[in-house]
Amino acid sequence: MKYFTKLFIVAAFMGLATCQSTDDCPATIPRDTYLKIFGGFCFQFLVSQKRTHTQARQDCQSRGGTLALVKTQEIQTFLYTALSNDFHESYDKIWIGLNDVDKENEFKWEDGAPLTYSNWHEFSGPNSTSYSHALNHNENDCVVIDTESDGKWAEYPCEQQSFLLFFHEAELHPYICQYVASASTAVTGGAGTTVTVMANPCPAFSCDLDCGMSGFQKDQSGCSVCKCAV
Ligand SMILES: [Ca+2]
Repeated sequence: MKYFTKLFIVAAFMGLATCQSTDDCPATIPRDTYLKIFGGFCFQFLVSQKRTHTQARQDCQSRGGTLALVKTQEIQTFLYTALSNDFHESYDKIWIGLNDVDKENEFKWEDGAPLTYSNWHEFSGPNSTSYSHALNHNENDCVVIDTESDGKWAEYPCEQQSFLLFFHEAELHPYICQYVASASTAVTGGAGTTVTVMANPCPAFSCDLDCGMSGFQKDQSGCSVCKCAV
């Protein structure tokens, strides 16, 4: 009996995954080819505009999202496949919501979650022993998916390249925002059982404050409010 219960739950979630569409994404996000849904999240591929990591993060937060949180191999594969196959702009490195700004070599996702799954390039990440990593890791605190290296992750300065003596070039890259899909979909399974996913309770968010890397405060529901986090 337990086996069939588990089988139903799996079938229900498979059904849920196939039922979701970009209709379930926040209403403020444009419905176009750059908006895709996967695993209960909406991903907005902002591949034709370049920002510093801080600017990119704030742009995603201004719409109630975060930079992409690539916490599983499945999400990594989905994002890299979309970047490789669906978009053909001239870019190579894409900001994601991972950094070690607070403590060197202790990478955290933008929502505060610790790093478990990772996809580091051999020259990047907390365990890299490369010379270039050792030289620059203190100032390379923000992470990109590098499409020129099979989607491996690499560390870059969040704001600018300061290792060049005479040039201070801004570190500008495209980015991917992530939002929770508010599932309006209910899945009905055997024995009349219905699985319903709660809708995203956060209202549309807009804020002109510049909070830097600390980001915005959250209210009791986990929604962003227009105050800087301490
Ligand atoms: Ca670092």
